[in-house]
Amino acid sequence: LERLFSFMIRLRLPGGFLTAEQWETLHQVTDEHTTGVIKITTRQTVQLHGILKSHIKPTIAAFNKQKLDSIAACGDVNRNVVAGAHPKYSPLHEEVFHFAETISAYMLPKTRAYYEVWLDEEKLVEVTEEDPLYENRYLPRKFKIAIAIPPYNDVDVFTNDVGLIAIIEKDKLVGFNIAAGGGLGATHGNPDTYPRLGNILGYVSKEDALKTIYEIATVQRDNGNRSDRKLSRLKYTIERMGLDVFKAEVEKRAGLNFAPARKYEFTHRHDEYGWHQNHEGLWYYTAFIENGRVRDDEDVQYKTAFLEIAKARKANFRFTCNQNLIISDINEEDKAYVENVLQQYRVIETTDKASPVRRNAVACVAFNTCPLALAEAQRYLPSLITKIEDVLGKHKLEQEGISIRMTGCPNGCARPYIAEIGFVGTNYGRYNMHLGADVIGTRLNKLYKENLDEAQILAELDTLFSDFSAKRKKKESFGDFVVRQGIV
Ligand code: SRM
Ligand code: SF4
Repeated sequence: LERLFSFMIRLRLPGGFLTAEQWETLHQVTDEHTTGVIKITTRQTVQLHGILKSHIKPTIAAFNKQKLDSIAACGDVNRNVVAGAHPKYSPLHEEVFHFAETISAYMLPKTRAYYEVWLDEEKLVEVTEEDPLYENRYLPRKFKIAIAIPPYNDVDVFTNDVGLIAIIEKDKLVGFNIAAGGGLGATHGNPDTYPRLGNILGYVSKEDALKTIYEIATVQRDNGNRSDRKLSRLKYTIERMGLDVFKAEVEKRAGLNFAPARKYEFTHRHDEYGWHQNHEGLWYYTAFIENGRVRDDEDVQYKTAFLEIAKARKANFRFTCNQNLIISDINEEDKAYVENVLQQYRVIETTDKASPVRRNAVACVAFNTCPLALAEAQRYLPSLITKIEDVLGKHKLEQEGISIRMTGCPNGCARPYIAEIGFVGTNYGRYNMHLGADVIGTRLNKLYKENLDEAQILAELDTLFSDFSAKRKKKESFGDFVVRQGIV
């Protein structure tokens, strides 16, 4: 008799895009083989939990039929490449999105093992697969790439190993400012580990971007720490080598010199809910989905609504790095139909009635599936937000969309270290409280108080919000306020 193993699968979905047909498959697979919840992740893709061992092959086969895979969604390889989600960001959104796909394909491991193990592809006995990037040893650790389309930084570009900032001049995508060395994971009690934002190395043309990213990965492959996994991300390699030495090595391998970074500006990074149109007149509806959990309950029937729209082939689907969903690429004549479905299943009502602070909140999975969790996150944050809404209301701050992010441990999966208020689990019911990131994702927050329980959190916020309400400058964000006041 074997144990009843169950697994989680994460899709590789560069740029977070699914067609209607793919959504239908995702829905069916979720119903047939998993817990039933489609979980949108902070890297613009989905995870499905609770897949029993005997259901893995059918799951992977069903996805494969729709040209979807789970390759390199985990492991010491390049992970899901994320890109600014909303097509209204720029007429060049499509080009940037395709570049995310190109990077993802280029940096895939060359091994056919996935197809051999899960899809019954004939085993290639005794064949050594050449892999110029991963060679015979992969990277020392996971490797993450994001592309931001200014002025939006919905991807939190600086938290990635490699962050690309699209430079658009005279309505053309000319190239990218490239940042390297971002990463958020830390370990409680280990001061050698810390969250870090990437440094901008400079600008490269779009023709040179792919080889530059590739060579950043090879420098990490050859210089990253392979004896201590806690210190093996690119951020530590850069600290150890020194930024100048690291940059010179990338330039040498890529056969180019970084030009000075070009001008860009970020203005915000939160999702823009509701209806928006892109430059071609197509319509987009961004739905608020608390912590990315797509399911049906008595309040809102997300799954039913999205399946109906997918079956009618009236839209595509795009995930955001804030764990929300954009019902996408809707023709003018289909908008009323989509709106009707979204209304019928209360998606619009749920989106409209969520307070600004709730709309901007993000939590990681944590209990009960994450083996690394020390405290709750997605199962707890919604109720804490309700209490925080009361405190905000008390100080007439209910319209403030202060960013609050929570994780069940210091690994940083909901990027809490770059939230205006970050909660990082330390023990069951206890959190470190971090304060003071900016609203555009360019400044980390700092540890404010340790190991707080809910009553202590609410008491701290009561005092902080009272001060903020009384002493803030006009339009000053909470994160900027606590820094200006020297609170952190
Ligand atoms: Fe993460 C590990 C969930 C985004 C940093 N993350 C895990 C695991 C796989 C736990 C494990 O290793 O056993 C979690 C699965 C929980 C579960 O039950 O499903 C997990 N991470 C998630 C997701 C689902 C959180 C969410 O609720 O959305 C995100 C999936 C992203 C994806 O689709 O690929 C997720 N993880 C992140 C991010 C945010 C990002 O990438 O923008 C980070 C911080 C950025 C970074 O990488 O520095 C992040 N996850 C980690 C780390 C710490 C890495 C480090 O450098 O120390 C771990 C632990 C590890 O790798 O050893 C981890
Ligand atoms: Fe698990 Fe920690 Fe990531 Fe949350 S932050 S999903 S608890 S590893």
